[in-house]
Amino acid sequence: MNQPPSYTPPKVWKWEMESGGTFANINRPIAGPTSEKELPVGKHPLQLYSLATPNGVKVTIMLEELLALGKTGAEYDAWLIQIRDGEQFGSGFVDANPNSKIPALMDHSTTPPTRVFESGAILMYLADKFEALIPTDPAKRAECLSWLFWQMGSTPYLGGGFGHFYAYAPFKIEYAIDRFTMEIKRQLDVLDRHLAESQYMCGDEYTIADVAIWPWYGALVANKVYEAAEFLDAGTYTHLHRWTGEIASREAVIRGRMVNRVSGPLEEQLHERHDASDFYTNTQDKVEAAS
Ligand SMILES: N[C@@H](CCC(=O)N[C@@H](CS)C(=O)NCC(=O)O)C(=O)O
Repeated sequence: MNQPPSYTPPKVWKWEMESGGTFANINRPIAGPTSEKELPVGKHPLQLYSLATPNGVKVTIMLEELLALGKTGAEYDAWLIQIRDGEQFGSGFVDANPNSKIPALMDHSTTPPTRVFESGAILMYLADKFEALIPTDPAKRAECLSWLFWQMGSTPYLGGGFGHFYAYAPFKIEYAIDRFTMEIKRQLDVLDRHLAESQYMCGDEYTIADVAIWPWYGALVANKVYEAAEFLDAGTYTHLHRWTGEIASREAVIRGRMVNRVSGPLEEQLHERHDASDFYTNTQDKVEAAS
């Protein structure tokens, strides 16, 4: 095994320099706001502050699914938070999420407005509020929530572990890549075996468990994050591929993926969403053609 540069940790760690790698400029060992900045508030009760990363996309897919089901109360304003520019450290955002990470939701239909952070909590909040995409039968609800929390607990090994060391770290460390590849392939096998027996994560019902898991694991096997599909031999997880393709073709998923997106084809980027018509009039190809 190749050896990383040798390093002996000091007695007490000090924040002396950026740790290196992609996103190093926004990493810091302290919480709290670094600037005064209020969040904008639009016309709908639900105000989302986000970016189209896999965690952000979970919530925009959920909102678009609710609207597709005719839940008109789920109309929302989606505001862009540019995490690479440190907008998650503004005072208004920190009030909405003291953890300074997208996505964050404010529900102004309550007095005072209800804040919800952590994508899993947001999915549960919306599912309960609109009585949709979560089973009512207690046993099925338990299964659905088990997979939802599986995603929340497992994915840090995918993003912060595998993705960081495979794609973002300033140099490749064989030990770290091996350790997290082992775990991620195990997780892919967990999903593949489950989806061999089941159409969706919770039987034949599409639920918030699918909405939570697809943006990460579907993207991984479709080679849309970390460019690691070949390295992980992702084609071998055939049941996971079947499920990934089925979900990718849902209208609400196609729309949800576009909201707060700032990369990729311009016609798939809707930086802010304030109305359903924005998908036809305000995608970035049209915005740039008009300017
Ligand atoms: N467990 C959180 C994770 C959220 C998260 O990691 N968000 C990332 C983008 S995917 C973020 O905002 N990063 C900014 C930062 O770390 O400063 C959730 O599911 O909501």
